[in-house]
Amino acid sequence: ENGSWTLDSDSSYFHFVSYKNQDKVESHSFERLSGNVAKNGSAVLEIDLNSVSTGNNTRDQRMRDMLFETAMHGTAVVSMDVDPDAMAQLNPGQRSTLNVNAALQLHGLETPLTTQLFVQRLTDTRYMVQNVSPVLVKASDYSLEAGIEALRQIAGLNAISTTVPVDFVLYYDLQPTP
Ligand code: UQ8
Repeated sequence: ENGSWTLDSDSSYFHFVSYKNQDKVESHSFERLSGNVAKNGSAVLEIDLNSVSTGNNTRDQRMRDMLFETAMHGTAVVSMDVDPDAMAQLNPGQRSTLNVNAALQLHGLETPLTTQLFVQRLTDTRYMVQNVSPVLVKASDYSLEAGIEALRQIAGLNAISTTVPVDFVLYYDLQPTP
């Protein structure tokens, strides 16, 4: 199992939740992801912010233009180091919980992120990685508060929460070594 791993983007999921007014809670997603884990364990996940999907095209476009500003900042990038030996030691069917330190680049700013990941080896060549508990993204860490305020105003809402829970299921496949 020496080799790099590639994200299976068709099978993977990435969701986030918004809260507006007093009690309107909605679940949304990003549809396009890409990523890989290099042989030395260096892992990168890229989230295409243009692929934001909230079930409302007008809202999607407003989030691209007024919040993420995708013309300038089209991608969110998560990077971290994975212990390749710990991964290799898992047998198919086995799972493990990893404490990870990652870095999240979003809207031109980068912030460290500590969380727990649940990793399961499915087969010799396939792993599943998911968050253990929702990862909370604070808009203020990425200078996104003004954008949320602009969305609130244009939609005529009383409030939109600026802390955003995200959750994900990622599948990785071992690349055959040439
Ligand atoms: C093998 C191995 C172990 C590999 C590991 C690989 C690896 C690297 C794993 C990564 C692990 C990790 C640590 C991942 C972390 C991932 C994170 C945290 C990524 C962040 C992703 C991200 C960009 C999240 C979004 C953040 C954010 C601030 C979102 C904002 C959401 C909000 C506030 C939405 C508001 C929506 C809303 C209510 C709009 C109002 C509205 C409008 C404007 C409208 O127009 C309209 O109608 C027309 C409405 O009504 C329908 C509206 O409601």
